[in-house]
Amino acid sequence: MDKNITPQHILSLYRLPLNQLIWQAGDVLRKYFDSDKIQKSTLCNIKTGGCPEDCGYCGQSAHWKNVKITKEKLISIEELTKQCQEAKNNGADRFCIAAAWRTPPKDDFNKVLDMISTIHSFGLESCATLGMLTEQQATALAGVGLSYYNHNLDTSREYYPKVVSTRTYEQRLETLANARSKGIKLCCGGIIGMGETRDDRCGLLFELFKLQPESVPINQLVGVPGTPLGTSEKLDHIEFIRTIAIARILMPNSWVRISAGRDTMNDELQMLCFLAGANSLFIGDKLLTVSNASLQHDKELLSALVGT
Ligand code: SAM
Ligand code: DTB
Ligand code: SF4
Repeated sequence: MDKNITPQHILSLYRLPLNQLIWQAGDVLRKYFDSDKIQKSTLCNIKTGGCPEDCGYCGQSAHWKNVKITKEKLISIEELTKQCQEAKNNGADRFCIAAAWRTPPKDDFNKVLDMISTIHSFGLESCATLGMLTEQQATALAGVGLSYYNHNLDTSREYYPKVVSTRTYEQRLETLANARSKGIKLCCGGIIGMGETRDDRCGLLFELFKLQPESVPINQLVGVPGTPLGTSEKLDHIEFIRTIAIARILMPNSWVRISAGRDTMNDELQMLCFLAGANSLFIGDKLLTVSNASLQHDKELLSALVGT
């Protein structure tokens, strides 16, 4: 991919006829990956709700009083171990732990380090998403061998302050730099369908292109009742497919994941996303607080996809 690419180039990719765009993205996928390999991650919410941040899409923010959610403290190692075993039995490659924190509190951080070692004891790759990280926290996570740190840019620089006010885009980039500087791979993507324009989607993809995260989750907004974005207008499916294809073209070496929102996508739409270069998904009946596509249905989807 040309290093001199601009948001304008990305816009011209969005304007390609769909067939040409999917064809180009599929070529990139086949060149860089085994196109029949779909990476499977499992999510575990280790601390639920009560988050001090005001992300307009998130049901776990303490700012949105009308969201129906049960707050939970950090789960135990025993509970985590049980979930790792289930994920392993279900064929997961990676186990991702998520916490509704602005940044990890000191008392809980050491327990999180133990959790990462537990994940590795099952032969699973690890991913953690714990909010902002200092360099010291990143060093400690790298010390236990954390494979990936997830921290999403979510949208363009310009649209970001309309979605979140309690932190800045620059702070997001700092955490990502702290993780990468300690040798942790990056999992970084965004949310499509928050009322942003196509230019904003180009802006997000441009930032991701510069960062080249090893893993790129593309979430379709799940409208959580009670959040400011809970009643956002539904995104055009074709625009979602185009976004996946462009992510694949811009980040040829990365796992591109169809992340949140799959439970409202039919099989044909998901298949088109895979043809357009996606090669990763979350398996398991639940994401963090909302439902995911069911495990049983995903087994059927994946076997239909790879023809077994
Ligand atoms: N608190 C941490 C943080 O924000 O970095 C980690 C957990 S947070 C829930 C992880 C990501 O999930 C967010 O950055 C966002 O991209 C995605 N997400 C959260 N709520 C969502 C929703 N309703 N629809 C789609 N994606 C969502
Ligand atoms: C990511 O990009 N998507 C995941 C994961 N990283 C942590 C989270 C999706 C959350 C969907 C809304 C919920 O379950 O509350
Ligand atoms: Fe907190 Fe993360 Fe939700 Fe934002 S997305 S409110 S930081 S849990």
